[in-house]
Amino acid sequence: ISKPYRTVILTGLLMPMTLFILGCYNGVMQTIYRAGIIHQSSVAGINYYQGLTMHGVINAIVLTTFFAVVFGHVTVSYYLKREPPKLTYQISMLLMVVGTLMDLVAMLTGKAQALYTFYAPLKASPFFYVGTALLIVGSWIAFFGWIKIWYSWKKENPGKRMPLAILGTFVNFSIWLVATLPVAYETLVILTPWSLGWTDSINVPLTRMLFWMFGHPLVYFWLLPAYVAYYTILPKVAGGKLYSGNAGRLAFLLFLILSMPVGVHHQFSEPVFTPGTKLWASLLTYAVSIPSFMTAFTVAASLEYAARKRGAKGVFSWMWKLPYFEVDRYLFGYFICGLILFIFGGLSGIVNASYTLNQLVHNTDWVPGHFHMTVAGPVILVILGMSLYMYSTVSGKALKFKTFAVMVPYVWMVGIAFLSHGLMSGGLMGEPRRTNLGLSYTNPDSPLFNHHFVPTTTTTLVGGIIMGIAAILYFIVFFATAMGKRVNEPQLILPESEELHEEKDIPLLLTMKPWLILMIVLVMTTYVPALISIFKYSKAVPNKFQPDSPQNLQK
Ligand code: HAS
Repeated sequence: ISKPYRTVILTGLLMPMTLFILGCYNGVMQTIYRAGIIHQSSVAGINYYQGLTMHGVINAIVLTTFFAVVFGHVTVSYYLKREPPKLTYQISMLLMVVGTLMDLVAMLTGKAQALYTFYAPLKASPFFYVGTALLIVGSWIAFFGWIKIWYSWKKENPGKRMPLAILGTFVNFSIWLVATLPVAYETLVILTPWSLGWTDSINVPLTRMLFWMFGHPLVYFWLLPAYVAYYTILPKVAGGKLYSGNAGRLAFLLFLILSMPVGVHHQFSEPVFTPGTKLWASLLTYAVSIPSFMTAFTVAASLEYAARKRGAKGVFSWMWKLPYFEVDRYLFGYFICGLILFIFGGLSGIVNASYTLNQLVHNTDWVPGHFHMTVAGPVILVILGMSLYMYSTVSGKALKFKTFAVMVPYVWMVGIAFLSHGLMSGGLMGEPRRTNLGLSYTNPDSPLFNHHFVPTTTTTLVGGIIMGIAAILYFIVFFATAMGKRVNEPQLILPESEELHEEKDIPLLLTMKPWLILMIVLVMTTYVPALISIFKYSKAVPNKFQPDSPQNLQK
């Protein structure tokens, strides 16, 4: 591995992991405010919405995007046995670092309290919008470098099929490229001029639709690197083989066509869209669960095979024969805890997808309950595990505090179980999300005090504290490893799972082209009617919003 490439990979791990400290701090603070421990609007100079924005932007946008790029570099270079062009990976990392620093300055100075969903009428500084755009463009450039080396590999290896890990990575970045176009338009053409005061009106439903056109595929952009790891790394780490490579290929290609056209399911309460558009989004959302159900089966079958190779017998008792606490296979704990959480995260997603049930849970704490078992479940746990693995192998440094490294995912999983249980049971009683409950519903001095929310927010607080402990243990391992001395030759390696069966080549699973066309067709079926509704029923409203209130003063 060349020195510049190594520097880029290590920077791409170190920088977001350092910011993740701030992201986690603000997460724990959320649970403290909301449990009514603090009856203030700010602590240590950071107010509630500033902290919530930092929590979401750092954990869900910055960390995930850096990881997708760095894991992509390692995966693509490992399987294709070459490095991307130097200019692409260096410019990509530079733009991502500069963009993130711009976001950070805007958030720390309180000029970006627009939350990680940043659609109007909440307004942030133009610095924030441009910074986010740079982060995104930087990640595109990394992808362009991989495409280049893919074509040179293909030329040298005619007739060989695309490795599964490369297919997963390319599907993910194709989704990302298409999904980021609407948000680029939203931030650069609509929000930035509005924020600079160059335009005096804004179409709020349009910015919301453009955000969610990006916002749902975004969650699969977070998830697919974890799926690449589940299909191509986990079976090997568990001591077995991948049950079916073709099932993995089909699952990735189904994500390619179904991730994009479902964003409207975040807007079931949006008055502008017709019932037909909402029904269609609901049906497509059920469809996008299918590749995850397939993954559950394929990964479970691979784990069962691994356990039987380790001597397991019995219909269910094989589950106990897996390497849960083996120090040399510490990655296993990160992967399995993510999978266990995702069973509940996925099922709660299917509740959300139903138009009628969504009326009960939308904008309540049920929703963060769901997404902490998805993005803070498999996604973050794979990021944490693989960041340790990639940092130590690429830098040549030995992993420190290995017992802590093994404990972290289990402590984190218990923390999420409490956190999400508290959030979801509160959500079912109407506990609102994105609200400083400590100033109102959980403040006994407030006329709004609601004693039903005390046990649920306290359970959430317990979860937040346990997750905070897991995060501290993790930071000890990560930074002690990073500060250690080099003891091995730096290497670009990954555990590589073999496939269990010699499967026949299925031509449709070996090319992305027809799937890309189908993706565009499906996007049109949702978004042409959605756009027609937007332009028919909503109009731009005068810019009469104060930065601290979503109320339109014009009305
Ligand atoms: Fe979601 C809202 C529907 C998946 C993230 N989602 C959100 C938000 C986020 C998010 C962040 O339909 C909030 C956005 C905001 O701030 O407003 N979601 C779904 C559906 C799925 C889904 C149907 N979501 C995800 C994933 C996320 C994520 C993945 C992040 C990574 N979601 C919704 C809807 C809303 C929503 C509505 C809007 C709610 C509202 O009203 O605002 C599906 O993709 C889920 C399918 C998953 C499964 C689970 C498969 C299980 C597996 C584990 C197997 C376990 C094994 C272990 C093998 C069917 C793969 C075996 C164990 C042994 C011991 C051996």
